[in-house]
Amino acid sequence: MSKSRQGANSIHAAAGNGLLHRRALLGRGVMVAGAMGAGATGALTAAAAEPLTEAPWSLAPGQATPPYGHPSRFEKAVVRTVDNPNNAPGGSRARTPHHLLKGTITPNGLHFTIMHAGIPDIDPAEHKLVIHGMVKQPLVFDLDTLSRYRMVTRIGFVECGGNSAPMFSNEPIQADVQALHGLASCAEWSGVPLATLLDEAGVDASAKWIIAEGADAPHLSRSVPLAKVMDDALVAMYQNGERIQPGQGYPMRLYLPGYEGNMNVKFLRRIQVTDQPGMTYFESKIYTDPLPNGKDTQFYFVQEVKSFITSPSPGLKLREPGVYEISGIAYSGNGRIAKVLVSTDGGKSWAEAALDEPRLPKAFSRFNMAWRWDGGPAILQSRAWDEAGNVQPTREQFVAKRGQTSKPPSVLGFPGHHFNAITSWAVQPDGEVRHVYA
Ligand SMILES: Nc1nc2c(c(=O)[nH]1)N[C@H]1C(S)=C(S)[C@@H](COP(=O)(O)O)O[C@H]1N2
Ligand SMILES: [Mo]
Repeated sequence: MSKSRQGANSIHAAAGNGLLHRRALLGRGVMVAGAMGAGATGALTAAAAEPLTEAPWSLAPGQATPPYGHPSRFEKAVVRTVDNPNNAPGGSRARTPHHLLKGTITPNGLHFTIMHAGIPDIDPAEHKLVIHGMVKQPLVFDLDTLSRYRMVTRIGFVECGGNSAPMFSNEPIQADVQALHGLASCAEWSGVPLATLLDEAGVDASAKWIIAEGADAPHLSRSVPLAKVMDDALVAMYQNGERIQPGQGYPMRLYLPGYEGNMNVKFLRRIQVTDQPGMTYFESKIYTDPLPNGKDTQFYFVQEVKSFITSPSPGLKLREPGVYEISGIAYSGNGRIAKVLVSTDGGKSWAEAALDEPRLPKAFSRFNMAWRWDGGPAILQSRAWDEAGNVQPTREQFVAKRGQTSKPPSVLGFPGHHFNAITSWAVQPDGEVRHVYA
């Protein structure tokens, strides 16, 4: 690519079907900025030179500032989809609207939420956390005693093992990114390292696991290898700077960076140190997957490398041919994202997307790529690599290993877990975007 400054209309192809080099992005920005200032020629100048009219909100004082702020009333569509709004028995799932968000931090009210039996209304003054089992000294903490320890803060994702499960279907289900991938979110978590508390309790040399239990009605329990706990597990009490939401486990949850959502036990109330796993319901039945070869995966902890395009995506119609920004999210339970490639011709050619900094381990990374849509057929895909050397599989590769299902979409539920293959969006001639397999 030439180093000299290119004219606004000069296009640098990075790959087939209109993918543009990053430099073209700069060109676009300069063109608009120049037009906004004095002296540039063209249609943009004419628009910028029009006198601004005074809207009503410019003519009178505005409203009082509320004690707790909320998004503008014009943002009412930016909400989670709750699949069991009346809280009937059987659990509920609320999904993050990725197509309407940018950046990497999920606002607290939009964090995805899975409850197996509703959200308990826990009085923080009554809540206790007990550590017992293979320890020298069993301990009990309340919120106050816990808050006297040094807290650490880290940004990281939570992803349900069942996220993207509709893509086990052998036919592409017509759904948006919220329905397909909305069971993953990313937040800043602050809390006390569980290692600190276990050190204080004095763990037996022969201990190998902990069993964590929640205070909600199902007393959700999961076993976690002690090595992971000592590495980076948190007893999290804050989410994006404020006390964690009731749906995220108020007043405290186990946070296990990069590990399957279900293991991040909310309303954490008891930790038993053991030398073997508890073989609890959620690890022996629910999050165990049968494989095509007749074997089962069990204790499959890490959420593997994954990415998907959030814009354009189903529901976000392209108004007309022209230059668009392809934007999406990539993450890996193994560490940082190393690179993301984007294709707009269904995987025939690929170009490397720009990754926002900082790139944090086991957290969302935002990728961007400029694209000129000529109005013709296009299939948009992203593919991520993590720093541990893992690559996101194609759908074909994934299905060969993990299988697929012909059950009708209405009964799909979670036909499998840990789906992380490539997602494909087909742009129609009218600008609508559809989910396809390519
Ligand atoms: N106590 C308790 N912990 C729980 C759950 C629950 O229902 N009760 N749901 C689990 C599941 S299935 C997932 S995917 C994650 C979701 O975390 P989030 O709701 O904060 O996004 O919490 C896990 N921890
Ligand atoms: Mo989950």
